[in-house]
Amino acid sequence: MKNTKLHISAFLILVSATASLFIAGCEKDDEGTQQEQITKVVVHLTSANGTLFNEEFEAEDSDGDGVWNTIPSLDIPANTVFNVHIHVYDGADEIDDEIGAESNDHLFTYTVTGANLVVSDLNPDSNGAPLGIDSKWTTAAASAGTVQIKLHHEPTDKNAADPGGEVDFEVTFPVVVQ
Ligand SMILES: [Ca+2]
Repeated sequence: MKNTKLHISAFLILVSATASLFIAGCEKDDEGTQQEQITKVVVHLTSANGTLFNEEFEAEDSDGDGVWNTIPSLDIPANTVFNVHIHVYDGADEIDDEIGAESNDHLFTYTVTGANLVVSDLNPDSNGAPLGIDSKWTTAAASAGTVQIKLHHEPTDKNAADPGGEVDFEVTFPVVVQ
C-alpha cells in the first residue's frame, strides 16, 4: 500500500514537472509571441488555370541559423497566373497553422528583382491587414532574376515599406521565367 502511494506521488511529480516544461516552452515572451526558428521553406506554385503547373521548391537551413544549405531556382512558365502557398517548417514540424493562428504578428513580404513576375493578393490576417502566406504570382515574358521572401515577426506597420519587427526568415530564390 505504502509503495503504491509512493509510486502515485512520483508519478504526479513527473506529470506536473512535464506540464511546467510544456507551459514554459509555449510561454509568450515579454513582447508578445515567440519568434520561430525556421529550418525549411517550401514555395508551392499551382497554376490558376487547371493542371498546367504544380510544383514545390524547397529551401533548407538545417540548423536554422539563417544561412541556407540549399536554395533551388524557381523555374516557372511565362505568361501564367499562379496560386502560391508558403509552407514553413521548424524541424519536422510544419508551423503554417501556428503562423495562421498568430496572423496579426506575422507578415510575408516578396521583393522581385529582374524577373517579369508580380506578386499580389496577399491573404489577410484576422484584422484585414496582409499576412501573405498565400499570394498570387503573375509572370509575363521570359526573364530571369530573384525573389526575396521574408517572414516578419511582430511588424510595427504591415503597410510600411519597412514593416519593422524581427525577421523569422529571409531567403532569396533565383527565378527563371521561361
Ligand atoms: Ca544553416
